[in-house]
Amino acid sequence: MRKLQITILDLAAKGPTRKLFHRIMNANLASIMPQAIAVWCEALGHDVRFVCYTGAEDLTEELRHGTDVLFVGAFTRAAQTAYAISNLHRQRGAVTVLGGPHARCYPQDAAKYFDYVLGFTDKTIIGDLLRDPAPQRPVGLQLGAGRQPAALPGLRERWKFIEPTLAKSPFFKIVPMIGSMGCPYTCSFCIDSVVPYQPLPFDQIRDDLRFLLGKVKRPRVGWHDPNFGVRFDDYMNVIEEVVPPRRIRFIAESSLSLLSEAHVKRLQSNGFDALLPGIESWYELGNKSKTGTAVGEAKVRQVAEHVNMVLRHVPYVQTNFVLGLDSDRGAEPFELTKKFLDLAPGAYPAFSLLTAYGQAAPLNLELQRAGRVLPFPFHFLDSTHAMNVRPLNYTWPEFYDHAVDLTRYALSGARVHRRFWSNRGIGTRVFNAMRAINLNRVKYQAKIRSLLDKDLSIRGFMEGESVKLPWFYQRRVRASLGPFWEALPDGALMHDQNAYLKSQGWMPAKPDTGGRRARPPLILTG
Ligand code: B12
Ligand code: SF4
Repeated sequence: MRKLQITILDLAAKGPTRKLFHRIMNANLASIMPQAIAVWCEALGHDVRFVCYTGAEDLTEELRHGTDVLFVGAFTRAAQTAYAISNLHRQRGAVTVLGGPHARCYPQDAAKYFDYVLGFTDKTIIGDLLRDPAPQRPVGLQLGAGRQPAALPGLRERWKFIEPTLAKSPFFKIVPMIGSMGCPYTCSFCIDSVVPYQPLPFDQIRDDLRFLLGKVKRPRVGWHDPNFGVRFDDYMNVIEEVVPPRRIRFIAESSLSLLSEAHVKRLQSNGFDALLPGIESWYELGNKSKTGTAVGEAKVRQVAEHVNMVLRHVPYVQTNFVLGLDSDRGAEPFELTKKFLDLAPGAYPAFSLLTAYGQAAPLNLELQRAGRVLPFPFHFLDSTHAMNVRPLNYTWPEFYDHAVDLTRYALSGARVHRRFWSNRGIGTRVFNAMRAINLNRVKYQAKIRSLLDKDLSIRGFMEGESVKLPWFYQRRVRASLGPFWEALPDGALMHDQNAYLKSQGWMPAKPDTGGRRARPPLILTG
């Protein structure tokens, strides 16, 4: 096999940024797979350049290095950046490969701009691809292993790529580890609802932890398992066997159903100081939060009690909610969330706007068939900057009124203050306060709410009546992409939001606004 010059880019940011919070945090958003692919490429005898893009680097610099094959790992929010980078590298003769959440969710679209688009990826797929990396144009080739890999390179092998990445984060450094893939639960909106749960070898975790203890004085590990702790005792046994008390701190995403008090106490004594349970909804997914058939206010009280119990043992808890689910109607779900914030003031609430990420989840087929998915540019699809599903039970102004009101409540001075004094430890207090103040989410949502009244083009786009991108959004993508804007290939700003449905041989219904739309009074253009 010819020795190839390979560049691997992990896009942890979607464009240049100077925001303080991003400077501190973006390197901690690095993915494991680009590091794993770097290890595999080297093992196959190739030269590798590895760059985690945090928004501070000059990526045009990379173009100076000769690259035969470029791998890009991207979330959908960084898709347009990825397309522009692929375009620039292809012009210089490289073959380009996309992997990660965007490739899994929008393979048809990505194939227009990359030579190869990878779904589930293992060493065999990478080896096959590199044996004959022929350009595939105009439409790239979609490849994928039939299932998630049975094992990934551990920390020992990935360290040479992790170390320079973490060096970009001034003082808060999270080492990425993984112990399982898939999930036994079936939340209809989730990419892992159809991926079987699969633990990775426990010997590997043992080795990772031993290696890390020898490398860093008091490391902080972030588990990338979609749902940490499904094989709870096995994990805890390994940690207790290898890690001396208080030597490693851990962060994990775990469903409340796995967080019984006995489990939480064991997590605490094993160094877990941050947990991110998903609550999602007051009306659905009771199995996930262990609330059974309790819904509405009964579920709020039960979950608040549960979260407060967790907070008695673990200092940092982030509770995740999805806004705009079909089971929500009227003011009640939002008011219930406010009630929850009052009852569990120490938890940091993270709100996601319901987003149908292409072919991520089975629910998306139904939403596309109903004509409810909107073609917001990928750049806005990060679960916070746009909701690409028309809500079932709200007009857009109603929805945004509630969302703004709730977000304002959650991030208000009074809440930040209460959270500050409810939290334990200066680290948690400062982090939560900084996060609330820095993100400025209320201002952005309030802007969208006001534009719904003032700008017909935005209203028409969000009602599904027009697919012409309003200037407001176009200007924002342009500003945010910075130098990559000019390199964006023709047509890459927009996408077919129903590509998944069409790939199954179906067509969407015409958008039905159900007479819920009231005409906005004023027209603004530009
Ligand atoms: C852990 C996790 C995180 C962690 C770690 C993120 C990271 N960099 O990996 C944290 C908390 C930091 C995070 C942050 C975010 N996340 Co997140 N996260 C997850 C979660 C729970 C697990 C993903 C995971 O690591 N799985 C294990 C890996 C090994 O498997 P995999 O992802 O399936 O990857 C396979 C293939 O895709 C491929 N592959 C993966 N990467 C690459 C790269 C290359 C080059 C190649 C060739 C192949 C390849 O190989 C893997 C093995 O088969 C998923 C939800 C879920 N249940 O899966 C959401 C998920 C990936 N996150 C999501 C989102 C929206 C976000 C945020 C934007 C949230 C926000 N508003 O801030 C940020 C973006 C971070 C970023 N880097 O840009 C979405 C992504 C949707 C999309 N299409 O973009 C998901 C799917 C959740 C959802 N809402 O449905 N997240
Ligand atoms: S519990 Fe979490 S990872 Fe599992 S299917 Fe539900 S949302 Fe996805």
